[in-house]
Amino acid sequence: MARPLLSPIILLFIVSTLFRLSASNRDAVGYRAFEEKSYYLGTTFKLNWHKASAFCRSQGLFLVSINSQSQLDGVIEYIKKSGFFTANESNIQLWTSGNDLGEQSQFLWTSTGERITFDRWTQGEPNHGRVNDCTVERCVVLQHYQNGHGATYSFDDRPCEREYFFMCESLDG
Ligand SMILES: [Ca+2]
Repeated sequence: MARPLLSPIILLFIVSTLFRLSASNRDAVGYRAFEEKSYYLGTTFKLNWHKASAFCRSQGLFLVSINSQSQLDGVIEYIKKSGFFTANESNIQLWTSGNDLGEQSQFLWTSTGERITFDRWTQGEPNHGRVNDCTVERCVVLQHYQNGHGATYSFDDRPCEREYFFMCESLDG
C-alpha cells in the first residue's frame, strides 16, 4: 500500500518551522556579533604606543579605532562604566591605533587599515609637534579633560614614545 503524501497542513508546519529557525539563527548571529565586541581599558600601567599595540595583540585584541560617532559612543560608555573618573582622576589620555607613521599627515587607524575620516580632533590638532626640526607627534590619543580645557573625548597627535594608558578592542561586532 502506497504511503500517503504529506498532508498540506503538515507540509506548511514544516516549512514555517524551518523559516522560523533560519530567521532566529540570523538574528542570534547578528546580536552575538554586536554583543561580542569587547574592550580592554589599560589604566593600571602606561606604555608607549608601540608597546601598547603589542600588549593588545598579546591579549588577542587591537588598539582601539574610532571612525564614527557610534564607535566613539561605545568607547565613552565603556570608560564611564569603568569608574576611571570616580577615582579622583580628572583627565584621561589613551593610545588608539591612529598614527601617521607611514606618511606625514595621512592618519590611519592601523588596526583596521582605514583612514581617519571621523573628524574628532581637539581644536588646533593634529599639530604635528616637532623637536629639533623633526616631527615627533605621529601617534593618536583619545583625550578627555573633565575640567573643560577643550578636550572632550577628542583626538590629539602625541609622541609615540611617550607613555600613556591605552584601550584595546576586538574587531568583530
Ligand atoms: Ca598634538
